Amino acid sequence: STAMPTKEDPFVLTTPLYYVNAPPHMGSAYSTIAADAIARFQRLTGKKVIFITGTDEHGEKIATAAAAGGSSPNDHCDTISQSYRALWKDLDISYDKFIRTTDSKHETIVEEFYSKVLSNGDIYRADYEGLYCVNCEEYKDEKELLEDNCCPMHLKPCVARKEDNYFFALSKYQKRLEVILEHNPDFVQPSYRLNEVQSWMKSGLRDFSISRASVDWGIRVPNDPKQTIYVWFDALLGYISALSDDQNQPTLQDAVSSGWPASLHLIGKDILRFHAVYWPAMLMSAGLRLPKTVFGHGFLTKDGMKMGKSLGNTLEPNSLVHKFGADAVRYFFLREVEFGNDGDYSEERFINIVNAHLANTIGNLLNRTLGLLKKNCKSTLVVDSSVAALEGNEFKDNVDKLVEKAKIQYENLMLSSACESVLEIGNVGNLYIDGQAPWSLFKQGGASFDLAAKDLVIVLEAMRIIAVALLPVTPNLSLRIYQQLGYTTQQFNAVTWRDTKWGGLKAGQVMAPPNPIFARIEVVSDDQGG
Ligand code: ME8
Repeated sequence: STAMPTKEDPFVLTTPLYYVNAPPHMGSAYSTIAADAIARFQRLTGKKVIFITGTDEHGEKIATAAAAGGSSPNDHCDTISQSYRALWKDLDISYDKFIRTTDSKHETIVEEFYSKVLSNGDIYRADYEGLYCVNCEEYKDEKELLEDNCCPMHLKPCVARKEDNYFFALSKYQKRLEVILEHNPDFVQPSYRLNEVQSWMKSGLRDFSISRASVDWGIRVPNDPKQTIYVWFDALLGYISALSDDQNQPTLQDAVSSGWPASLHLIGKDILRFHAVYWPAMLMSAGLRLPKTVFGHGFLTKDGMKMGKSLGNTLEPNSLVHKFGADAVRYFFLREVEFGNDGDYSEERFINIVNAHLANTIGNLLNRTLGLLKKNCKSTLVVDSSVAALEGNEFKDNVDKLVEKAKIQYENLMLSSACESVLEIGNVGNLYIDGQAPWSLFKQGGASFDLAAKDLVIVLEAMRIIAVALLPVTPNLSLRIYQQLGYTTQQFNAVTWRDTKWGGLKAGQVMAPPNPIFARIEVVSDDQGG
């Protein structure tokens, strides 16, 4: 028998498809930045990546927001969806697909999916009466509500609703889901989120309503145009419809064969139940494969409350990017918040971290090294970096170990730790140069001069490795480092993770004159205005 040639599966990762009830805020940006760092890392390691993001545009909450702004749902969605794309551009988000749930290919695929689940016997009609949170777009259990039936997330009262709806037979999948969670402990990450999911499951899964008679702004239920499909039953399918090739007649099968299943759904913990319970059951019902991993990260908080569009306690990402630049924003949130946990923002902390790490540890090290090289070696490397570190250089060994550590951390979505490992290269680099004191060796001349020149090559090579290893998080900073080291943008764009190996810089290579790669953020005291 002949072995079939195997085509490597692409690495398909997704952000949530954000509601267009309001423009993006720092919480939406946070998930997208994290996804981008993971996408860039996977690409560096040679994977074909399909990075999906987009907007969730149907449902009552969106229709209400459009009406409140005095525009039609369509115009409203166009405007807000565009504001997401504009922010992703400013934040250097390298997404491959942007799906809008109002795209016609998406609507076609949702209808096909609905019909398939219907013909598999998992949809039935019934009356439902319960307490509804419009912001969650979800019926709530009275037990989980606060005083006056307030939703614990949105702090707004839920409203009593009674509807004649179509239901999805979620309860049928209870056993199969339990088995899946038990046998695939990596399916829901971090592990403490898996525990949350398993404990919900214990109280028994209940069928949920997947249509709305009261909502007009949505995809019509096939064969019953008086009802629209529940926004979650619609939106989750965006992860599949995004894969469909716009050129063709969109079909579920085509979309699925273009990369499904997803390798990683990156989401916030608020929507874990939809991704770890509803979605797998929906996929099983339609006979489709399950995503490999659902990772539920924590919340950015303000005064301990989840930052969000509904509470209006948000941090404005556009102004942060304007003020501090994309790299600083990306670096701060990924470094500061242990991925999975909640994290709080303060401007003071932001400025301290970014100045200490990017301007001082990395920027200054490069600057002072290039300064010495210019003064003493006409900005030209005297020896290959591989030769410079030949006879068991302890610093070089340290760099190799830290890079290996960062790689494993990126692979395991430990983004803050990965940043920490890379920054540690900068710290040991600074210690190395302080210890070697090349400025005085240069003055001594002779063999000492050669030793100093060699030390500069070693530090610059470490700098180059930092640029590659931090590229997933700070792509612009990395480019600027490469340019300072005498590379073209084209050479930088061809970088892969293999370039974290020692030996890139060569004798004779001419460095640019020192020019700060990251401007320190100066704090303007509030008192000065009076
Ligand atoms: O839930 N901290 O859209 P959404 C961290 N349309 N992340 C936050 C955050 C915060 N304070 N606030 C929001 C929806 N997020 C649905 C998704 S998917 C098929 C449909 C991030 O605009 C986090 O990822 O409310 C959260 O899960 C998501 O934005 C919610 O975005």
